[in-house]
Amino acid sequence: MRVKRYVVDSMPDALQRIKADLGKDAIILNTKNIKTGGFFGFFTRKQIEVIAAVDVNKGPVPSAQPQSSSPSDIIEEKRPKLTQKVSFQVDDEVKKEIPTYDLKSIVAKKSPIFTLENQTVEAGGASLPAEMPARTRENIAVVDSLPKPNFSSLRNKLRLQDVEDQWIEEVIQRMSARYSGVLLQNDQSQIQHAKLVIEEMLTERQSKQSLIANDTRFVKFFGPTGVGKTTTIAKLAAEGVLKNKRKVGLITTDTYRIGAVDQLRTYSNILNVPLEVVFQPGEMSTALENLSACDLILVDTAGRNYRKPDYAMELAQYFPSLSGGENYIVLSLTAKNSDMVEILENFKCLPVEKVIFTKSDETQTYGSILNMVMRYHLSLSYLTTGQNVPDDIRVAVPSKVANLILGEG
Ligand SMILES: Nc1nc2c(ncn2[C@@H]2O[C@H](COP(=O)(O)OP(=O)(O)O)[C@@H](O)[C@H]2O)c(=O)[nH]1
Ligand SMILES: [Mg+2]
Repeated sequence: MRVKRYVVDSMPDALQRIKADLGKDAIILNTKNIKTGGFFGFFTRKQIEVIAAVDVNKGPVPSAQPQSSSPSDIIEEKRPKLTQKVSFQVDDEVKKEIPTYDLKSIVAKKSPIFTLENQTVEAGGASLPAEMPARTRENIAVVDSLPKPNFSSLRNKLRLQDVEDQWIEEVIQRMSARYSGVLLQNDQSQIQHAKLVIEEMLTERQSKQSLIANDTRFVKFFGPTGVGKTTTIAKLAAEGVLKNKRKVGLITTDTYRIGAVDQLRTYSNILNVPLEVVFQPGEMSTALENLSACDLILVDTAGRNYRKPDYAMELAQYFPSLSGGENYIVLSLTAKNSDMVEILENFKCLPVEKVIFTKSDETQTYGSILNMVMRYHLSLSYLTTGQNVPDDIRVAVPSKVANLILGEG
């Protein structure tokens, strides 16, 4: 067995490095929040220490776990068998750092194994091992005798957040494949590790440039009526003008709703940016010519008929080159998960790659973020948090969204 220590800024960084160094079969033995650097207690950096291990005797295993295998199958497969002969190769720096788990006494006392904040062993945890390999071997034997983790409380928590069963099982599969069973023995520790896995899932789907890129000129916003498209565009226009010093122009094709144009015109007047109103698809090129001096053009669209399958095609007529620039779908977190599915099914024919979730302040259920990002391969971009323009908008950071889904929002 080869054991290695990593100090990283985020879990996805760690997973990338572990995969590159130790391969796909590596498992994570311990994670801990630490502070590095600093000068007399100032300027310290929050980082994560990750201890990972791989059984060097084991042959290659396919990277993706088959859908049918249950979490317990995976745990079983990742654990060295008691009868198996294992050789150890522990990096020198890990010998200094790796925690010693007195697992026999933990099991005997049936005491909680990990504390939430620092994830250190509560019982045992004596001094550093004189003979690391022998000790580790003994620990692994005791780990084998621990009960298999029961994920029922985590499942319930995720279900209450409206996370679909498919993604709940994916979270549990990834946790079981990645973390040793000893880390998943109690509910709190499971939640901590589920957060890391959800962060990883959201990050995997995120494009390199999750927000409006500095060199993007043409940005279109789609989504049903009332989700907050126009308000969000106003927030982003303000950010473009005030923070990024860009020459912003606005276009609206939403001429169906009385007051919709006036709403955007009010924001264009406040921000002192030009607004073009496009009544018919053929007028788009003239609007773009009129805004030729602008280096960021934000386009508002009508939200009507979004449930009709041909609605997306109707919208597409306004944009001869839909693939130019960036396309955002705007969804409200107050909508039902099934409604979001219906909208995104109808949008499959358009190249929409990024998603903005609005009205996070009006709900405490956030599972649909994970569902939609995973199911429709969307890159998470912004989260809006209220009606105030321009303040109530945030970058949707995967770790923060994971915290929203599993508490501590
Ligand atoms: N609570 C809350 N309300 C919002 C948010 N974003 C927009 N709204 C409100 O939702 C309503 C509809 O917004 P609007 O931008 O007109 O939606 P559109 O039809 O998609 O363009 C307005 O009353 C907005 O103030 C948000 O993040 N939180
Ligand atoms: Mg609108």
